[in-house]
Amino acid sequence: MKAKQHLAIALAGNANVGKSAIFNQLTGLNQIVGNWPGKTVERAEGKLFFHGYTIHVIDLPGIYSLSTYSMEEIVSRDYIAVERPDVIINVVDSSALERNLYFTLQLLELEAPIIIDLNQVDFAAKKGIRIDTGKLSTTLGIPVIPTVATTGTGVEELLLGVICVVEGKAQLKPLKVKYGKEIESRLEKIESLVQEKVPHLCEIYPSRWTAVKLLERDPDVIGKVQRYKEGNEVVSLAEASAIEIEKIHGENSPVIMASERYRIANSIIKDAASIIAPPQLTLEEKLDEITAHKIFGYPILVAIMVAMFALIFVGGDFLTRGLEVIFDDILIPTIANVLLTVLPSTIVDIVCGGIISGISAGVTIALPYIVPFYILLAILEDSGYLPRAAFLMDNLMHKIGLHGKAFIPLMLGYGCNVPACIGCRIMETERERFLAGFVTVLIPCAAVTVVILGLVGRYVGLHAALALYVFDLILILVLGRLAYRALPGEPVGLIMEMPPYKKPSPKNLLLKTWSRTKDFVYIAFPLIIAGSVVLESLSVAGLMQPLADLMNPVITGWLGLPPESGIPLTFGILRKELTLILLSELVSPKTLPQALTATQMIVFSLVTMIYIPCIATVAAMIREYGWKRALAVTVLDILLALLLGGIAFRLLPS
Ligand SMILES: Nc1nc2c(ncn2[C@@H]2O[C@H](COP(=O)(O)OP(=O)(O)OP(=O)(O)O)[C@@H](O)[C@H]2O)c(=O)[nH]1
Ligand SMILES: [Mg+2]
Repeated sequence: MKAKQHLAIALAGNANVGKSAIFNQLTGLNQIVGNWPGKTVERAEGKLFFHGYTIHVIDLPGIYSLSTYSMEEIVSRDYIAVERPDVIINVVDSSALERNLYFTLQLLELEAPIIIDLNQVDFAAKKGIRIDTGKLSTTLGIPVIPTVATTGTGVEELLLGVICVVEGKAQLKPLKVKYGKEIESRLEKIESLVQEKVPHLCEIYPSRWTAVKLLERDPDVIGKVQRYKEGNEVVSLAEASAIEIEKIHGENSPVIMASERYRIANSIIKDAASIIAPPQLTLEEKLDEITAHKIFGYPILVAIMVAMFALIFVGGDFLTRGLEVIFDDILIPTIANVLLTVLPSTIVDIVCGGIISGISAGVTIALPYIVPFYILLAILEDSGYLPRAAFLMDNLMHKIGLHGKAFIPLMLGYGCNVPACIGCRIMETERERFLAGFVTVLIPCAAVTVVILGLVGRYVGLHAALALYVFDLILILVLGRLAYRALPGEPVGLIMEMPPYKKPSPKNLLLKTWSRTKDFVYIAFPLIIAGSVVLESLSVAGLMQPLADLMNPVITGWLGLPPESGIPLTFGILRKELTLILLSELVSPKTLPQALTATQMIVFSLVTMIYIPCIATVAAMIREYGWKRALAVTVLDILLALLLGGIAFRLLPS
């Protein structure tokens, strides 16, 4: 059937309720889904066709309320009010209805056309929560459709619901949120002043909503109103009214408004939901108790981290050895022999030494460590362990002026610094976001792990590799502390919900690992091959020596590394695993342990770990923090790497 019409629908709701899981079901795309709040930081868009409609779906970042606590909240709120999607699907976690309805009430105040996706009904049922969908729908005056995003149950009904709303077939009588009398009388006055003094703003935001936000002293809305000439008058009236209701209630006005909304949410739930089974401590809850325990939690955290790296090391080492036999001993010589029969030997050198050994190095050195790493990281993400780790790390993070939540981007940084750097948007203030980004780019990503485990772990020992990771953490604490001194300010309190533990879905694990590996292959392999071809051509052209001589004072004189290391380290700016891959190509036919001493391997890895985050991370930093800050961080990291590398060379036994 030909598409009749275009529709825009947006998925909005609290963090970690399953918006992206629904989005993936609707669009067949592969947005990151995981069990910790704050994964989606930028809106994602997708498309589907349904009943003759072309439906554009937007996955919004999760929010706790529509008050301005962080960037993603303003993004979502402005999107809803300004761009006005045809329908907003408010995804709700049915196992935490109260907190979720609080958000729903705010959406209703924005007077947006909404339908409720009562998601995670399977999980709620497990907790013994039963929700009367019909009653909930009647009370709220909007359609309510139960779904299970992980399996796709109810998704079709959800779309039918959307169409009903669009075609005007659904009977909508959205609930009007009513506050106490003393508040309502004042709201009325503020609202009419809003209509009178800032009529243009009323074209974008409902006047009652603006009045409510002004009474709550929402800084963003105050700013918006004050942009108009007569806006100050409105703000003054709202402020005077806020002071009056504060006198009556003896609380701050935002607190008063929030507790009013909770009162309403509560009374709705009392009507529509019931707990049928007495709560018992499930396995997941027991697990929660010990892993977030204030004493036992820490050894468990350390054990998990060490076990994770040991496992990646053992698995990676095993795979590397196997693949090396296949590629280096069988495949490459065979291909070279075949090519030599048809091509001149210089070209065969470039093809075999460049392209084929580039691919072989990528496959044998990088993939064996990266794939197990991505799988384990996905398990940590999907089980719900990350926020527990963040909770445990709260104290330590405060020492560097951040709160525990920053630990989540830090952990993700071990996978790749780019999403981790963007993920720092979950921090509440601009200052914290930058601080978190600054320390996040110092985390050794999967590519650096390839170098650390594939070089130091493999030839010096796992203890030395782990020591590098520990050293990195200490460095982060020290630098974080220094940066905190330079950028003073107190971290705001930790506002993060603790999602329940969930059994990771194998399908999601595989999808996520596959999509990350795919990204890696698509981005890294062309670079690895190009790098290898350039190296091989340089050496065929006899340019290798002059270049090495140029870098000699720093590489050999200061860092004590073999002269061949300079060029791989330069290429590492593109991708960090290139350093090891190109080095191993350059020193052949010698093997790495013949070419480098243990100390040289450690210095080489240390420099790779700290110096300039790769080019993709620099680009992410420029986008997030502007080029000045990105440049400052980059220069600082390079100097630091050289400084520490030189010191390590002098301190370690040669
Ligand atoms: N049991 C169950 N789990 C679900 C369901 N929907 C989502 N989940 C899980 O809930 C977690 C959060 O899902 P996401 O789709 O990432 O949530 P989100 O709302 O996009 O989260 P943010 O982007 O962080 O705001 C994941 O671990 C999902 O596997 C559901 O219907 N049932
Ligand atoms: Mg999401």
